[in-house]
Amino acid sequence: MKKRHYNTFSIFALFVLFQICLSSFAQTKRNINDNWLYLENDTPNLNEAQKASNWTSLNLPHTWNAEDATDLYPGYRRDASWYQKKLNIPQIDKNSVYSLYFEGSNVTTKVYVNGKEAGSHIGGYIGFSIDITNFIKEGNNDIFVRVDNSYDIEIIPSQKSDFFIYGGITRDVWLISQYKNHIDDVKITTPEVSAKKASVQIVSSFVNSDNSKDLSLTVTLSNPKGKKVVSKTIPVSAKTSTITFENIKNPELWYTDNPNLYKLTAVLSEKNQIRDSVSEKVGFRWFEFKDHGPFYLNGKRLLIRGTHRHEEQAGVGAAMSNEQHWADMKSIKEMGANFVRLAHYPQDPEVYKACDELGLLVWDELPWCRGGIGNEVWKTNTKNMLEEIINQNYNHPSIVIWSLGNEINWLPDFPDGDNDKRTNAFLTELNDLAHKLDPTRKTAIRKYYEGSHIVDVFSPSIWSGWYSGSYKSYQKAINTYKKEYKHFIHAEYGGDSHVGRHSENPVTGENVIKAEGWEEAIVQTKVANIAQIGDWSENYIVDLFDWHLHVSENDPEFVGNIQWAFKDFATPLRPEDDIPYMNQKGLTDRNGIPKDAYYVFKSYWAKEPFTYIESHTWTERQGPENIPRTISVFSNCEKVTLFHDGKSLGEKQRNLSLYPANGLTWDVTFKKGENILLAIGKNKDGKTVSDTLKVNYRFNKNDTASSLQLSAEKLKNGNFLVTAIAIDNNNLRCLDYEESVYFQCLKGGKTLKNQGTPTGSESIRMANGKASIEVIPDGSGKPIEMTALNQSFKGEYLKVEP
Ligand code: GCB
Repeated sequence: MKKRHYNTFSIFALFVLFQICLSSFAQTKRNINDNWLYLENDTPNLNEAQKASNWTSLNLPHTWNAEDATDLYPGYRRDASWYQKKLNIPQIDKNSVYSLYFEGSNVTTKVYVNGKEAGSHIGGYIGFSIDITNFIKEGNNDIFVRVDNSYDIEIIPSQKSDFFIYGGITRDVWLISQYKNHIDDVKITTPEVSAKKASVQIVSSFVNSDNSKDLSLTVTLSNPKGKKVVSKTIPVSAKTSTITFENIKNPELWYTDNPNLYKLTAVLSEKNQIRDSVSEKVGFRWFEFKDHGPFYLNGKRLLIRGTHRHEEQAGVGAAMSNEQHWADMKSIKEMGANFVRLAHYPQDPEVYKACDELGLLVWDELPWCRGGIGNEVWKTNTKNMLEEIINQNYNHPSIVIWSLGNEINWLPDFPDGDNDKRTNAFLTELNDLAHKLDPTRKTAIRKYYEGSHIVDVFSPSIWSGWYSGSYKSYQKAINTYKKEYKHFIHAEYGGDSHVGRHSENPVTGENVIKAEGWEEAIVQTKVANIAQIGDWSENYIVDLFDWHLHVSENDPEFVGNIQWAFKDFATPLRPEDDIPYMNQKGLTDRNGIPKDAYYVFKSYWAKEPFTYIESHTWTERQGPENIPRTISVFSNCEKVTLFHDGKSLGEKQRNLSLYPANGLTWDVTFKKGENILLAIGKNKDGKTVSDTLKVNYRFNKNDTASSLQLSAEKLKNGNFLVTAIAIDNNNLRCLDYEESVYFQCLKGGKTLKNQGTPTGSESIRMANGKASIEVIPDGSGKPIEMTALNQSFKGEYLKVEP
């Protein structure tokens, strides 16, 4: 059985059908995420695993790297583990087939049912189903699953990629039962779409185990309001059948602002009995990459406003809940994006569902990330993966691009793995395969120049203002590439920023020398110190993005760009970054909490009116008396007025061609002590939205720290936030002080890095003389004892009563 899509509505519809037509059979789908046992033991031997006594209980999804990903030394666990479940099947129908469906298990998986191997799968990030019909019995069944994320150069992605390869059953698992004659797969295409009329083609394939001559298929299409548009019944006499609905008048198009979705239901019947039913969403849309730009959706120019998503979250790693997947996608949409590159691998089924429903175009990616070209086994694995991805995600209207990889021939894992000729031959094979499986979409790669002519769409590497040059050279760079590549898109730009780090004078990147050799630098895990141009402050990144957006929003020929990356994410390659093992190029932190940069994007892209005063993480400031400071307001309102302590500093008109902040900046002369800023944004319709910010300002600059001061605050979740503040001789907080502080929990709890996962101890870089860490009590009720120290001071001690 291939991958199919289910939703609660279809399950409910089936239930209703079942009630009406009692003699019918309908497939069932049961989520079996709960009550598993887990064994951290790499034995390949089932008997040994069965006998082990140290199994612990958990619910799926799960990764064993949730904690060690950000607390790496001496390396995150890349090994095998076992999962076990007692699966109760009260009744077995002899006319049914049973399977386990894994939405994703990383990296290789072997499934045993009642002591026998039932099936296996190679590759994480993609769903697969294991037929268990011949292995099960009525009552309790022993399911054992061995998952292995050991280093294996024959399976992409390469370990030289800038992200963790999380081990475990990282997505949902389902028990599915179907009648023996059932629908195996449904593939939907829309051969013709215009504003006036459309057609939809449905190719269904079947399993007809007993060669029944009485099968028929009814396919029904309903419009976004649920009204039936058309329906057709045909006899099923072959393994596949095709139904085409022509002449669908004035289709309600799927657009990023208005993602209209039709519903298609395919019902397989045998005489008068329903045997199976599958529901899918259909979006009518067409798109085009014009030669040398721009991009068109449904005949209208659409500037691609994109970001990247890694499947990853503080505390859980890749084992995210469906709610967490949706929260990410909604936050991306709320920012105003219309495009997301799923980097660098396919993601949870909920992510595609969210993109269809929210109106986000998708670049789906084969995980060929770095590592070069491999041997024959590697090639077979890689091709299988591409086939699985396309087959599984085919019906999602949001997908426009099948990406064949990223930086594919860099840092080869095999001898001669960066050979262009061999790489191009294989890339051509993949490209042909993708087009054969799906002629309706485009293929792409990023940053493999030698193969740029092979794929349909190409992204070079442009990191203006971070890995090379000044961000002010951005327009020049895209002008060059627009000419050079027929279908050019710009994926990946941005830089790292540390929440709460601010600077009155962020670097501009204008005078920096091009950082040669940064790629080698990454391998040596020293990228942060060697190559990047910014100062890791929020201010620098805000300027960099503001510049990029004011260029892209004002270029009528540009296809668009895709910012790197939406959320901070963990990576084995960056032990020396501000937060070790953290790529901090996110617009949000690793919990999904927006940084200032998020609001810059929102101000250009979002529809829902808002105002945001820069910056809510910069409320302690200092400087000389009577020197005005520039305050930006990020807003999409027509006009904004800024008030300082109740006094208006004037109304400004937003102007998209002005930099910075579209002209919404004011000079504010702070007084000593508390200053209240209020920004009121007004739209054409007269509606207002406001934002306030309290800034504590001081005149005397004194940044010679003489001690650390530790304090703790109880959080709503029962944890404690322990804060270290650098203090000068006058007992004042130092605002420019930025050393690393090493927090250690001596007793009674463990530290939870502010963007990370529970660990023993953490080094956190101070932003403006302040660093915080969350501490989880160990449940014993005993006081928590903490120390914090840095290079200049010995440990400061704190005792907290839980
Ligand atoms: C890249 C890679 C991406 C990295 C990113 C970075 O070019 O494609 O995987 O994470 O740069 O942050 O350096």
